[in-house]
Amino acid sequence: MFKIYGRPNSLNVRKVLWLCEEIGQSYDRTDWGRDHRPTTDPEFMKVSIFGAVPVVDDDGFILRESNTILRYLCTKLGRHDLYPAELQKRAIVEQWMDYGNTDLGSGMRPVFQGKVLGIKPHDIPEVIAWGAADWNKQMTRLATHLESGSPYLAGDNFTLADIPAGMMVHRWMAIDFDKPKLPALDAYYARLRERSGYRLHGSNGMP
Ligand SMILES: N[C@@H](CCC(=O)N[C@@H](CS)C(=O)NCC(=O)O)C(=O)O
Repeated sequence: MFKIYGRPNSLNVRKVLWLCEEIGQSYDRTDWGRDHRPTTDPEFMKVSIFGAVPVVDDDGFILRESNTILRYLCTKLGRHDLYPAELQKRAIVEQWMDYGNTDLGSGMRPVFQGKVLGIKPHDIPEVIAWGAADWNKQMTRLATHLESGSPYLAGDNFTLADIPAGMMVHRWMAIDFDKPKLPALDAYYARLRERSGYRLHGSNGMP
């Protein structure tokens, strides 16, 4: 049994749920994290002391870090279409996955956690303004990359490269704040929205 620990409105849990839909991986998910049972609960601490979701349990093999879980599942199932075996193709996919989890999301935190959720200390107006500017700058760079002609981040086909960034793009689209017009990003978002996994767990009405 493949178990997923984590609330379904967490961006990082949603990445794993989206991939499970893409690859037909069945799972049993339990709610943990903000507004649910806390990750400090002794039951959760037995699987992870790191206080973050998602965590997965694959027949007793415990794993955390959303991007690592995506790579684990694709490698286990031999899904080289999503996570290439060839070194340089794989590195390009990993480059976008790392970017999606780091630079593309640094500005997101104050905008989402500060402006939308009102969580301290992200709610300081100067910090929110910095976050909005940085997030817009990164999304503009992503759009410039997409303007070069590739329909997906790593080329002609959908890969793991698109999952972390795709979640950030959805959140950016879903939150109302001052944003530049980026037609290439709109087209990419529409392309991702053709996928049932993205509509179910990514672009699904939750920011
Ligand atoms: N680098 C980790 C980050 C995990 C993370 O920050 N998870 C957030 C939710 S998106 C969390 O657990 N927040 C605390 C909570 O929900 O209680 C990953 O990619 O899995």
